[in-house]
Amino acid sequence: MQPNWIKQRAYLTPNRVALSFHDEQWTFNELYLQSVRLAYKLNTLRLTNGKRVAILAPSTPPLIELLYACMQAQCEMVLLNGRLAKQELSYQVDDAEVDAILVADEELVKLPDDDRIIPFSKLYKTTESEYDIAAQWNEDFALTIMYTSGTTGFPKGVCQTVSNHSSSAISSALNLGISEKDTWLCTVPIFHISGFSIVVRSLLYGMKIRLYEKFDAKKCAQEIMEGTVTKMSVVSVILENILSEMEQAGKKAHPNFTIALAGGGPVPIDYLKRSEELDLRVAQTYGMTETSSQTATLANEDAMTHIGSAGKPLFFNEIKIDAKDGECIGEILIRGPHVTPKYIGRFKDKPTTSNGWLHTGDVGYLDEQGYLFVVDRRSDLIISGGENIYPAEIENLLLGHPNVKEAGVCGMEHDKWGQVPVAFIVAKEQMTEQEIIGFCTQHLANYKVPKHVHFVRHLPRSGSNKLLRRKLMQLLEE
Ligand code: S0N
Ligand code: AMP
Ligand code: MG
Ligand code: MG
Ligand code: MG
Repeated sequence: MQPNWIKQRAYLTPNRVALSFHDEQWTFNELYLQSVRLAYKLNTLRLTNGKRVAILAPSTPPLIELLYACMQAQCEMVLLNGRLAKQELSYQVDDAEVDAILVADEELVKLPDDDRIIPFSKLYKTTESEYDIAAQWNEDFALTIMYTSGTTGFPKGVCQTVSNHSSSAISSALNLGISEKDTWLCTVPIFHISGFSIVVRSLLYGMKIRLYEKFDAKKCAQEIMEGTVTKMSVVSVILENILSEMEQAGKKAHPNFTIALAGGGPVPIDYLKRSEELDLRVAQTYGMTETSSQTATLANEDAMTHIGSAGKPLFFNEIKIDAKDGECIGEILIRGPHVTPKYIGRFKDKPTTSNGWLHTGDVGYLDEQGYLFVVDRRSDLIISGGENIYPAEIENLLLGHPNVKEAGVCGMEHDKWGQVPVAFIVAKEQMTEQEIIGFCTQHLANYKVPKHVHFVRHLPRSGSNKLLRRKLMQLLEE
């Protein structure tokens, strides 16, 4: 068992600032009291003790309060990605068989009609029914569920338990260090583990979150240069935008600022060198939804000597490379208390580990000193600005178009987003790129819509007729 984090934190350091947003701030006690009231409202709606709720809301203080409330009420929270299209969101709430969908009023338009929807305004108007809020939490309780796409094209709901999250936060602190002066800038989405893990660290460390609803490079750079924040989580494109702002301002990072945790994909070495010039310390990390964030992180003192590495596994975690005899590069396997114990929905019977090890599908190696280098991503995964795109998901959709005979999707290097998806189509009858893009825009998140569509006569296939995605780009040379 673990103490109820919200209650425990409000008991230990009630008057510390928990959250800052624009020019307002909230202490842990204020958030605690507000979340108790919301938990009583959830109780009136019979949303307590293991009920499953989906949440769709922007990164603003009402979301933080609701996350606290759902945790106190012991609801399993399915965090929905607000960039997804209606049918993608429907898939997730149906697959997760949620009991309710709690939606910020301004985001209602993003969802199709569903009897389970409860707008925040309705939740706030609900009467409060007092009840005994659990003082202790079961370590195996699935605090959050996040969907991550898969090779089959069907996203998998990943359970992240109380102990997954707490062991991740503790490992992170052992690696990055904590100070009571810490303020973690959160501009990554809270529906991803990159963002939610900041909420967990805040509760466990008693640390302030500086929250942004939307990424604003100028303001983030300013906070770093003025030392009003000490840590932040970034993906490459966010880091690059901040570096450009700082270069333009001609100012270095304030000494208060200790680390930018950079993950969700590879970070170009050039960005790391530019960061060094600006005294902006960056810790490259390798993490994923299935591991409730970081598995390995490069300690800052190794940043320049092991440039390009994602570091060593954190204290409680292990990494093993599954390589063929005589080779050192192979699939990255992970073991540790942060690894998800189960999927839900259509993948509920699929084990997450084999002999205790999570098979990531990513390819890498450990050098002689045990530093991890990730050299290739799991099966054709495209990462655009930190958002994952599986080619199969787009191909499945394209194959549903009456005029598409065959479809293949792969990633193309892109200056801003790192990579973007490109589609190759064998059409039944002549059609235009715009028709395909329009069709995709209707059914997919914008970042998944192919940036280019190429009509071709055939797709590269293996002897067993399997699509060879890595050869798609070569069609352009023919
Ligand atoms: C980069 C971000 C901030 C860009 O969003 P922005 O600037 O707010 O865009 P919008 O104004 O909403 O839209 C403008 C146009 O841009 C398109 N667009 C937006 N995002 C993307 C994108 N990613 N790819 C392609 N296009 C995009 C919009 O569609 C719009 O286009 P039009 O005008 O045509 O409609 C934003 O994308 C962002 O926040 N990205 C980061 C996401 C993220 O956090 N990913 C990490 C996921 N992985 C994990 O969580 C596991 C790893 C992990 O835990 C971790 C990761 C990082 C750091 C630390 C950790 C850790 O271990 O703790
Ligand atoms: P997600 O599904 O959003 O949790 O994405 C996790 C995936 O991002 C991993 O399986 C990797 O493919 C990729 N990734 C995360 N960190 C790194 C890194 N440091 N270098 C390369 N790829 C990474
Ligand atoms: Mg969008
Ligand atoms: Mg993802
Ligand atoms: Mg769309």
